[in-house]
Amino acid sequence: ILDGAEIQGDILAGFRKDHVRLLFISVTDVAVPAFKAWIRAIAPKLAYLDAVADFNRKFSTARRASADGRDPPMSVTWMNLAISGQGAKRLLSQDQWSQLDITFLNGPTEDATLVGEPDAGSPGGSRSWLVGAPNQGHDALLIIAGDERAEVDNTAAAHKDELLQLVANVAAVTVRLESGDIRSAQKGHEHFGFKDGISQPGVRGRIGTATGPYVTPRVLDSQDPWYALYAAPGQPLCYPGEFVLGYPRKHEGSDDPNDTVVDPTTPLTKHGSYLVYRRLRQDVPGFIAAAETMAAQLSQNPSFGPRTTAFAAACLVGRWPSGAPVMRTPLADNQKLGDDSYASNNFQFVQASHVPKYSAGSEIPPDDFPQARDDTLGSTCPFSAHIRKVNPRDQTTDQGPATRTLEHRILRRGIPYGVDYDPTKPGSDKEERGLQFLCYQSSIQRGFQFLMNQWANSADFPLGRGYDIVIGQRGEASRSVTVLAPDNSPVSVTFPQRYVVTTGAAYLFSPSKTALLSCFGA
Ligand code: N7H
Repeated sequence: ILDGAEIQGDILAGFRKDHVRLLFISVTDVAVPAFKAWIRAIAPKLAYLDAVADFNRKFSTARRASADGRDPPMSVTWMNLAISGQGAKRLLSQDQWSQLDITFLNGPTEDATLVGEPDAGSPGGSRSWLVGAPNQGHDALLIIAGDERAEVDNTAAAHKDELLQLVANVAAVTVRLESGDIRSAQKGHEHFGFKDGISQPGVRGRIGTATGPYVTPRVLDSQDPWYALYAAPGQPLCYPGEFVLGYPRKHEGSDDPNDTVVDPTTPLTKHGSYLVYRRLRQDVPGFIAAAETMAAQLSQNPSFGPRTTAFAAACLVGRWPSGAPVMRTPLADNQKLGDDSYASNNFQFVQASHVPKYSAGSEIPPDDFPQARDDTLGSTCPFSAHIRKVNPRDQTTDQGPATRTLEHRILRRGIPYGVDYDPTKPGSDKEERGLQFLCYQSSIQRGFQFLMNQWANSADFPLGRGYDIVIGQRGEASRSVTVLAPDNSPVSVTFPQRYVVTTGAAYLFSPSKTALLSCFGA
């Protein structure tokens, strides 16, 4: 049972809003008493799991009911608050802050080399970050998310003013605003053009005393062995403790998915979650040019024959722009498959995708799209493809059997920022655009840090097929991938630069309502 009144709403349910404003707050010691009072005042106004899950459930029911499939006119603006390691040390006693994770306390600049960033002083290194550069960290992050742009902007402006007026000393509080908005030209797609936010871990558990299942299991046939293990086709269930402290999680290192452990918590840590923020600048023309070069190189291989830029880009991501997975449509995009939120995530890498039986009243429509085939060798979806690197699904990994991958799932809450790339507009390539990347996990080491360091940045994982070209990084050096042609001959492609560059970072903790009121705000 998940405590819906304590857990902040963005963690498990997700705000799923079109407009997000991030207020990065820094306070000096003189402002601490006023800031604590502000935390006590805002804690009851934040959106907790109960409210957000309830809204999301009503929203999706209304969407299903709407004849034209368009979003129902429901609008709301939510807020959540997270505290950084620097903030925790400022607001809490040492006895208290030492209960928090060491990677979080040290912050992202300490972690930069481990996750593959260039040296602090080199181009793209942490000293050039716009958010969270060394000695310029923030104490807290107020997340404001809503459906109406103007309302979100007004809420952010009002809270910024309020914070700046907390104390008479104007230098005592500073606030940096970062924005994220869905791309108006391509709703739900990130700047490289790919649909995002399709695959999320399913979470076991019910909220409070609610009788209905929370995230799932949906109405799959209860006779089906899948029933107990999957939230939806292709969406295995994870234990809530992978994301929220104080709940069962899979015993680390155990191959048995039913072997669970609950880490000890305190009133400070219970119901809390670690939040990783990355401001990721995307070089869209650079990515397109790289895909063009890759396509030309693949086309020279007789077994491949002529291949398009779109094909090369899909090899790098593992999905086509519509969201359709390469595993289910290897040679061309399939818009209908991309539009089907269940079928587009119903695939594995080793076994053919599983089509569950549907009981009467199931909300999951039949899946008539071509099935994925066994791809143990990585000849359909390259091992280096972004989605295969960060979620190898049913494939055995360096960690062991597929159940071990469930220890490394994250809840992604990112949203694009900046204007669309327009090749016809002079100077468009110089404009700022990218992803405000946010993800929740109960351990940064097992979540974000592991995915970056152990899988995306490891050219060896799996079988030496190279880097995740989307997010992998190796300082300033170039990176390669090896893809297999239809006759399984290897083709190696080298990428001279990065197309996603970190321009800001923060490691945060999203506390429970009680911890905000009686620890951080006390
Ligand atoms: Fe990724 N992209 O456009 O290429 N991502 N990502 N990501 N990502 C995903 O399945 C992208 C980043 C994950 O379960 C999709 O929802 C871009 C970081 C995970 O099958 C696309 C950036 C990390 C998944 C992108 C970026 C991750 C995932 C497919 C940076 C964590 C789910 C849509 C600018 C370390 C995989 C979907 C699964 C999916 C892209 C960042 C992780 C299109 C452009 C930093 C776990």
